Amino acid sequence: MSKNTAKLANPNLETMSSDFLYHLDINVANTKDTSDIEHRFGDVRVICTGGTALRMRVLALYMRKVLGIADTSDPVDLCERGHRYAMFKVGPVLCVSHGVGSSTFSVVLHELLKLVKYARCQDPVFLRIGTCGGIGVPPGTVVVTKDAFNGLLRNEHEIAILGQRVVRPAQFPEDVIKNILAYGADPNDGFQTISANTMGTDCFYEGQGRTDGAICEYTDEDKMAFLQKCHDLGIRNIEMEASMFASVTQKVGVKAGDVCVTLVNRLAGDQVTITMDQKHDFEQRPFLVVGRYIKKLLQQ
Ligand code: R2B
Ligand code: URA
Repeated sequence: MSKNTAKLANPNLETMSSDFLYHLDINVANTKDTSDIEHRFGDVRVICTGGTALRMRVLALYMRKVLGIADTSDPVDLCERGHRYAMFKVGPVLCVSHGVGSSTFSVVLHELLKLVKYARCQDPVFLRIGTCGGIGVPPGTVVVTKDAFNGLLRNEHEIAILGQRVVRPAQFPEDVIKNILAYGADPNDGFQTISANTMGTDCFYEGQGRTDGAICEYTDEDKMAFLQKCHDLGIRNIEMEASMFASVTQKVGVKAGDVCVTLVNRLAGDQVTITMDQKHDFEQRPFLVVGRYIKKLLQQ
């Protein structure tokens, strides 16, 4: 089967002679000869992203084990000088932090998409490995996103561009979802991995219908009616990146998947009350699922 490099959706990139990926602190000095970038990143097949630098470092160490890479050195943060995001490279896998929410994630996502284009990476797959709130599923459930809804309960991503409201579709590719479930989930894991719709909001508190933020102008009944509406739409988890992530990757035709573990069942409460030990245990679960999926993907 023929392999593809990312095309992107910006004709200006063809006429720029250089491109500084500012937040990554990676300079593409000559866009007509990117052999240096290809040399550094051309083998990358999977770009894993997640909220924190620490979690991405732990994921990098875990991916060494999964891929059988015998390296005991401290993982090197390739973006350290950018002071914004952290990036670790483990063979053909990048592990990159994206911060909280679509606004911080979209900055690094644009630059990562340009990086894989300049590096001519073949069939790159972008994954988000995160945490979320659950709706009617036990805490610790791993959810692989199907359709991404925004905070208006629409299966789309809305963004202001040049003073206009621009709305784009927000679906993840079916084959990625299917393969994550087929190769990543194991019935003996001791937790459930499901595929379902996800709501990505721009606010952790009011945007997710919490009543424990600094502002709340609705009742508990309003909140429960909203969460029930989410449930009726097949939404089983709420986080803060899915609709942007789905829409940007869908727009440029790059494969992507969102794999998150629920920390709380929002039908039972708003506060995340699990212990830090439990949280660390839960955070390993998407690693397990994604690790198996990546191993299989790299064998193909
Ligand atoms: C899940 O957890 C973070 C907020 O606590 C956010 O990045 C998200 O989507
Ligand atoms: N992340 C979220 O965005 N919401 C939650 O409820 C938990 C984690």
